[in-house]
Amino acid sequence: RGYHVAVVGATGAVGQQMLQTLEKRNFPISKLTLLSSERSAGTKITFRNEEHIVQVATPDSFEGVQIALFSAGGNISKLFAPEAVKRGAIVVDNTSAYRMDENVPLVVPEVNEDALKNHNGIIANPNCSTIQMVVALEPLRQAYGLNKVIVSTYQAVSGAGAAAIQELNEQTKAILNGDEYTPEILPVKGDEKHYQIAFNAIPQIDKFEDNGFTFEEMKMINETKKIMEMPGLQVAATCVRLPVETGHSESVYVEVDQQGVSVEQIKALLKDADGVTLQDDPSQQVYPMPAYSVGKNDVFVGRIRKDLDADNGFHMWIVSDNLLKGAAWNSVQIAESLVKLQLV
Ligand code: 11C
Repeated sequence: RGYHVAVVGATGAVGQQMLQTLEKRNFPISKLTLLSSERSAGTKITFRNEEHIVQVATPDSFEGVQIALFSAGGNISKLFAPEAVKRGAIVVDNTSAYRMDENVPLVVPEVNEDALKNHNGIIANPNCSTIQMVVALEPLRQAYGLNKVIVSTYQAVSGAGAAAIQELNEQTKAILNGDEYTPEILPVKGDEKHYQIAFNAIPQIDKFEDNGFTFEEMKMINETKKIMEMPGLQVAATCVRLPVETGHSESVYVEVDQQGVSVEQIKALLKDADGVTLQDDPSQQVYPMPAYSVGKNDVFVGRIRKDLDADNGFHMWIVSDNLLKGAAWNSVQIAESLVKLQLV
């Protein structure tokens, strides 16, 4: 008993986490189809003690598939998501291909699970840095209203894929050994210049747009407004890559609508919020850190302070495993919600 599930991009950094998450959650699967581009086809992957061979994705690969989890890049999603839907599958797409399409729900279950009810076959999984921020902001929105969000991110290299992790590790060793190493992947594989990530901080994630923001920054801005259904929310973002393997961190300044809210009220809200773990006790040096978020599904929040000038302004530090809540776990959670709401 269960569903015919396909994972597209099964050999990638997120695909691997998707499979582990499906296994851990004991997701009801009657048949598993593992797909990839030609480059990774043929790879053997063990799932629930059974060996599967990854196949090249073609339109016919989706015959009989009920739930397809895509994480193989926007081009693959554009090519094959409509083919999967045509054959009766519901697609949960973890790329930016369909996120801003008005016919596609962009879903973080703790925030807008009900948006799933309006799906037309494709459901988009937001960008990792957006997801962890909206999980922490939603309880504040519900209780006090929001009007402004300013975020600076400290993002891990795994957000840029398995090749970026390899680059960080090899480059770090080379530099410590005094060897030459030519960066080829970061900040953006397809951009003109590449910079050292080891022992560095790179203020560019994805390509620059004409307005001076990067695409990653614009994703955080536009996706936050769409998920929270707040087109008028003021959002600004600066996204920075750090030499951290996994776990994105964010320094967030938020202004609520209501005056007179206390830090204690916000802590009480977040302590009980779905998907949030509050780690906030400066007297004991308790605060979230990326190295300790790895392998965990929750979004960790700490360093909550009231702004020294704006009575309705608060600062906080938000950390999460970008491959789990930022990608694989949120996608599997969407699949679980589809089952729960009897939409599949
Ligand atoms: C990063 N946030 O950390 C990016 C990766 O749109 O799903 C996620 C890209 C996306 O590089």
